[in-house]
Amino acid sequence: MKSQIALLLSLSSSVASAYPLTTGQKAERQAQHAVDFREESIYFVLTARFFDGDATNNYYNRDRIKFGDPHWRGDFRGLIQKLDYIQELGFTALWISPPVENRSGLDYHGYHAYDWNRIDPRLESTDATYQDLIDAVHARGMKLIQDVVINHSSQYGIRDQVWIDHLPIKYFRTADGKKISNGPYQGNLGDYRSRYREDNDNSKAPDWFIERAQSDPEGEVPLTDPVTKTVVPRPGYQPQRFFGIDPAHLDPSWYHLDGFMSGGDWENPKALQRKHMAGDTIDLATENQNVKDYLNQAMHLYMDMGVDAIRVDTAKHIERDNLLEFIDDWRAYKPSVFVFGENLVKGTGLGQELSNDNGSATIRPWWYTRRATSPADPRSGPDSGFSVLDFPLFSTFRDNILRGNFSGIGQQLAWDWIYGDATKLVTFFQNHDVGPDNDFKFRFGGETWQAAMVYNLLWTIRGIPCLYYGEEIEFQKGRPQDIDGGSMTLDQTGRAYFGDHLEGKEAQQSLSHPLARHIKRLNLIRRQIPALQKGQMAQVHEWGSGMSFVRDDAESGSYAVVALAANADQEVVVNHVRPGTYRDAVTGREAVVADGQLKFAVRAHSAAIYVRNGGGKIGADGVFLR
Ligand SMILES: [Ca+2]
Ligand SMILES: [Ca+2]
Repeated sequence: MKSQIALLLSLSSSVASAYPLTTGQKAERQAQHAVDFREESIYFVLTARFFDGDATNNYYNRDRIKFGDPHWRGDFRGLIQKLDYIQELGFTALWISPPVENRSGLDYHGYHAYDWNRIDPRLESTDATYQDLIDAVHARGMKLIQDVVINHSSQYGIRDQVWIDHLPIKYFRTADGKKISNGPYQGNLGDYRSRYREDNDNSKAPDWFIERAQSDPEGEVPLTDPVTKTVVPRPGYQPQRFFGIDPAHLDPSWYHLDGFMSGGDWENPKALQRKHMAGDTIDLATENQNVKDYLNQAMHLYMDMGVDAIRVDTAKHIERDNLLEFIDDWRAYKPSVFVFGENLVKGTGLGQELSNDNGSATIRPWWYTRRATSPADPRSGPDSGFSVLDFPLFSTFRDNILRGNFSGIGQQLAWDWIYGDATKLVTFFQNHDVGPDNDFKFRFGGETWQAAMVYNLLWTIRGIPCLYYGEEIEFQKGRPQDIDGGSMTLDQTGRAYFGDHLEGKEAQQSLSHPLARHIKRLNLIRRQIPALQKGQMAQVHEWGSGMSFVRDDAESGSYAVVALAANADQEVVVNHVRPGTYRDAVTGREAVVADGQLKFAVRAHSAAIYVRNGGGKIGADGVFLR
């Protein structure tokens, strides 16, 4: 029986066999897309929630079912169809949620990988494979960012690499004899085309398990648990043996054996980096060579296919030097690749060695951007070549933007020196996990002008701006980013299906939203002014109701003086600027500086971007930029 299944497996397509590339093609692809990623601006989508181009690959996960709204709904065909929309907003890079094959009771988002070498069939169509998406993105001169998890696998192990022991029975009985099942999709994980497939498609599963999935697909016939020798199902027998994992019996060549995280572990580096975050995120032994080899060869494949940048999930859950071994491998394989990661922090992000922080700097974002040897001294090591999402700046927004001012942003920017290179940080207002409210939990629910203010900031200060899908129309405003509490389904969250806003008249309406127009103009402006992309920040002054700074890009000679206003008009004076003729990219006004002083006015919720020797006004006035 096992040999038949092995044969079937070898016949099914893998990424490697589906997309063979010659060495010449690889070199061409690498050279073609070697760019400075700071020139880009990023649009981030959860592919399964964006746009449905192929109803035949739609799929309901086992948990949180809302009839009529399959969890896996959007796909690559839909995304390709809507690249027009993303490009119309002025974005040049697309960040997609992890595309590799997943397996869990709620895996539509891609963060529970089961096979890093295959693209999830629920995203692809025959005419819209992952390669087709990458090629379509490149055909427009855009870049593709692949999200990857290397910290953990799904609770079903990794296909053909490692098996996680559990029983194939589809139900269990409580102590009083009540039958409990995990619902209609129990035993049909990951492959919507076949019933009862579960993980018997893993050649590493024991023979008895694979055989049983064939002989007893309903999982009704009693069997003897090979570990305890107990005949099950039996009332009161531990449900973990059916539906969970046994953390003490994992394969140590693939997994850490330190158990599950609990309350006090979240600021403890060792626990954070070795324990399983949840029942469906099993912590990989990332220091083992076999784990490195497996994950690295998969990333080589995707880089060969043309992936331009990589976003690393749950970065702080891997010890820095261990993580950098992966990053170094990828950057050696494809020198042009830009790599950044998620070190989620809700605070200054400095670490207790540098300031009043409740966790060590060794789990904070800046630590990963350097090869520093002392957590108390950022300058004890150079830039690591790995960048991070700017969670520390994001964390300030609840205390300033939500109160209608810029207070504290200047203070945060004064710490930029701790990063390897602050101009490569990826900045954002919200994402699939967090929002700028007091609990860091909801899609932004405040005033539209407040959002405009944040975008003025993110598109003019250092860093690469990133927008989460739907922000441009205040999609699901004020809703929790993720399911929260007992019965919530995706349609009630920030991860709702976006497709209804992308068709016909609705699409036009989306593009006409004042924020969509605002972002489009900011993208247009940033694209034309190298100082906004790569310039060092200088002379940062922040006074609550406004702020000003200089962006100076020595390499291109691009130089800009920027001021931002909160909810009142501001009169701004900036001293010690270079002499010359300046033109504001927002109003087109001209100013000549002879004595080092530039004086100008900025209207409420707007920005002034005085570019030395600049070409004048860029784009048309809107509600906010004027
Ligand atoms: Ca679909
Ligand atoms: Ca880990």
